[in-house]
Amino acid sequence: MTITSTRIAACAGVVTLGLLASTAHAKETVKATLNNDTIQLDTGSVKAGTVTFEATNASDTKQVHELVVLKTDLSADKLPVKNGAVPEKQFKKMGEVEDMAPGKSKRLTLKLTPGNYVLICNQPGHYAMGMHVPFVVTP
Ligand SMILES: [Cu+2]
Repeated sequence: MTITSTRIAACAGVVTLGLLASTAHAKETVKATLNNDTIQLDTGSVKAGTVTFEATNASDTKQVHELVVLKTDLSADKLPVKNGAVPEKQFKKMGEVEDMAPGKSKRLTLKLTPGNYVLICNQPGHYAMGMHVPFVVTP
């Protein structure tokens, strides 16, 4: 009798936790690695809520990189470029971490709603080199 009721209590606990997890706002962490001419993410999609980007400049050259988060439905490789950079003012810019020296990491925490995003490095010429990656936030 005692064993049975303990089991029921344990099961109820699991169900409650499951409900909380699905209704609470997600807190996600995304690792963004900035290489010489690419941006790599450890995941291309997260749930809406608080998202922390851990950006690391992993270049083996002396290049400074940055990470800019834009909300746009354009393809990551189809953004306009003017004078070597993407005109950020034309986009809904969510935030950025600027000027990371090689070997350095910076964190950026944003509240993101569902939709399509593009992450870029907007140091002059870097977008054109390939430093862009799509990112999706799901409901
Ligand atoms: Cu860069």
